[in-house]
This record gives sequence, C-alpha cells and structure tokens, in this order.
Amino acid sequence: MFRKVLIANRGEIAVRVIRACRELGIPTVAVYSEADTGALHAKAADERVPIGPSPAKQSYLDAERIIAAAKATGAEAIHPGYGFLSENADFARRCRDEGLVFIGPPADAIEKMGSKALARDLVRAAGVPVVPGSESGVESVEEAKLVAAAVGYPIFLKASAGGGGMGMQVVHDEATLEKVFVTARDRAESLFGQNAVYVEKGLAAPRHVEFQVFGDTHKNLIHFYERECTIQRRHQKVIEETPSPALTPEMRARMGEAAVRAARAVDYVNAGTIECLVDADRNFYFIEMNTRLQVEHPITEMTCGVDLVKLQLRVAAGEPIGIRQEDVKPEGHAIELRIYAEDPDRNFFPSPGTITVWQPPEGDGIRLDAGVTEGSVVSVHYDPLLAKLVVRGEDRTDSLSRALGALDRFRVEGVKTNIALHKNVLRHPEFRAGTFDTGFLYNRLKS
Ligand code: MV4
Repeated sequence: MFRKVLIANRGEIAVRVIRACRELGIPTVAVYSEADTGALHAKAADERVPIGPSPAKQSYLDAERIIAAAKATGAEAIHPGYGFLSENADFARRCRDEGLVFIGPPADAIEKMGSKALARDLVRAAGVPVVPGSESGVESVEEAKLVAAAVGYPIFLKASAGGGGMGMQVVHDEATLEKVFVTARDRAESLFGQNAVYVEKGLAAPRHVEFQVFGDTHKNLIHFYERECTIQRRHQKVIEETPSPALTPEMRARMGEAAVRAARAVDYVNAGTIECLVDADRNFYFIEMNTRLQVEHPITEMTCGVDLVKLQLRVAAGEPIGIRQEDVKPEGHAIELRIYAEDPDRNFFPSPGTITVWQPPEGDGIRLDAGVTEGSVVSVHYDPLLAKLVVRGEDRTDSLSRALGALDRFRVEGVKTNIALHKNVLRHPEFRAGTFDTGFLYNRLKS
C-alpha cells in the first residue's frame, strides 16, 4: 500500500478521502489555497501544503503546483477527488511520468470517455444502447439537419468536450437549427477550446439513472448497481437515491450488464459511472461516462456495504477488487441530500459567509459527509456544497421518514441553505410516489 497519499482537492471530498486513508493507515497530505487557510480538509490531514491564490486556476487546478507538493512531501500517490483535475488525462499522464500513482482510471480511458462523441461510438460498438443521433460528431449544419430529420425533433446539440449538461442546447425545429448550430459550436469553442458537437434525439421527460462500475488491473470489472439522480437544478444534482424507483429487476439486470460492457470498451480501471437516460417507455440509453469518484458515491456504499474510496486506493496499488459480481447484494434504500449554501429567496444563488452555527443531525442510519464545521468560511471561489446528508433505511419509506426527521434537526446559521427545499421535495406526493422526471424541480416545485 502507499506510504503517503496527497489529496488534490478540498471540502467534503478531501475530508472523505483522508478518512479512508486513515482507516488504511496511510499518512495524508492536504493542499489548500489562500481562501482555504484553516479549512477543515487542511486540518484533517497529517500534513498540509499551501498551493497558491484562491482562484482554482491558480491552486487546485494548477497541476505543476500539486505535483511539486507531492514531491516535496514524499507522497507516492495523488487522489484527485471529483471536479478540478479528476478527469484531466494530461494530469493523469503527468503523474505517471513523475513516478506518482494517479488514483483513478488510466489516462487513455479518461481521454476516450472525455470525448462524448467518441464515447458514444465506442459503447455503441460494444452493444450498449445510445440515444438515437449522430454517429461521431456533426461537422456542418446540413449534416445536423439530416440526422435531425432521421431521428425527429426536438434534438439536443451537445458539445463533445462537455458533459453534465454543459454546452448542451435543445432545438425544436429545422428553422432554428441553423442559428443554434452556430452558437452551440461557438460556445463549445469558448468553453472547452474545441468546437466539436453531436446530435441526440431529445427524450421527453427522461430520468437520469447511473451505474457505479469498478475495474481493477487484473481484468475484473463489476458494477455496484444504480443511483437515481433525476432531481436536479441547473444540471446540478440535488437529491440522489438507490435503488431507483423507476427500474424493474429485469431492467436493472440488463442495465448493469450494459454498464460493464460500456466500461470494458475502454479497458476501464478504478471507480467510474455510466450515466443513462430512461424514457417514459422505460427504454434506457447511455449518455456519458464519468471517469471519477462521484459526489453521490455514499448511497452506493450504504446499500452495497462497500467502501468505494478504500477500494480505489487498493486497486490503484495493484490489488484485485476481491468482490465477485454475484456477491454484490444491495440491501435497503439510501438517499443523499446535498446541503448547499444557497439562498432560496435569490433563486438558489450561492450564499457565502461564515458558518456561525453548525448542528447536524445524528442517529441510526444517518451519515454526514461534511466539508465544513462551526466557524468555517464559505468562499465565493468554490462550489457551495457544505455537506451531504446520507440516510439509510430498510426501504424507501423508511429512509424518507428518517431523512425528514434528520432535516428537521439540522441547524445551520450564518449562511442560507437549501434545507427547506429538501423538506418540500421529500413531502411532495409526486416525489413520494417515485414517478418524478427531469421537470420536477423546474415545473412542479415552486419553493
Ligand atoms: C438529455 C435530455 C433529453 N434528451 N439528452 C444531460 C445531462 C443532464 N444534466 C441533463 N441532460 C439531459 N440530456 C437527451 N438526448 C434531458 C436532459 C436533462 C436532464 C436529464 C436528467 C435529469 C435532469 C435533467 C434536466 C434537464 C435536462
């Protein structure tokens, strides 16, 4: 196992990775920016290294500073968390070239799945259903029109270098395609430095269901079942749960097999997520793969009884997964409520400030993955995720009632939060029935 690990991240996920290292007896190094002087993650590690100014570009996204910090402290491996450098193939390669282990997938797998148009081609060739649309990208408006005519409007134009809703635009008819095609390309260029776009048929009111996959360097590749992530705002997930109320056992089995095939198409190693859309007729389609540990990984841990971060560390050190597919038997139900510093009266815009009161709930089946505590400063520079309230119950009804109780006991002062929104969702009849779709937060819940 590694003699020392550097965590190239901040907030709750840095704290989470530090905990896994501690449980494995691995000393840790945190990195922190100027805004994070005194931050919880920096205190939690055995050592800490300042890596520059508050803007992420000059600190958490600065590969050279992070590699220098690893070398200076004698770390053998780097855990990138999520976001920042976690899906940067060049960074993964730089680590390897410097003799450091990148705790994540091979750079080639990151690169292939990072091109969303190429990823579609590769998984389709592996026998996985993808949303009807273009083969590879579309180079011209004429080509886009031909594809759109074949699959039918509405269509989505998506940036190949995008993902997670970034650089995606809906087009309702051929007349608007001309204009939107040009802006979609320009936007892709300015956001990602490359203008490649592809076409997908627009699915009506789909659900987002993703599968946790895991590979090792011994050619084992398994899945840890699904997470239902349909409750989103501005393409940011707000609530995730497992199992998904939308899947039948037969669909779940087919989707799990497809997820493993998709990951094998790029010889995937370590933790990854296969994202699918499920339409009203319960057809499922691959949309993209996230080549990292996800924010919502804890609900899978709660039901599958696995520590995914420890498994990441072990697999990165060359150990086999050591779990057979048939031995993965999820039990019960788990839900994650993302607690953001957001102001519900200002359209959920970030609410920075100092946390003056932090009294999270405790109890049976309750887990809190937090990046803050009393006295923490919530900066404008980073994602305003404060913590993840993760609740496990015997079944969905049990988890939802435990979660509502936990929310009632959660006291936060100094910053505004979305706790009240969570209560409204959890009490909503459509959410309780499990029949919600992507329009839920946008259309049905005015809070
Ligand atoms: C779509 C779609 C409909 N058709 N793709 C992809 C990333 C996610 N954040 C939004 N995405 C969507 N892709 C096709 N071909 C609708 C969405 C979508 C969505 C998907 C899942 C959960 C919430 C959503 C909210 C808006 C749009």
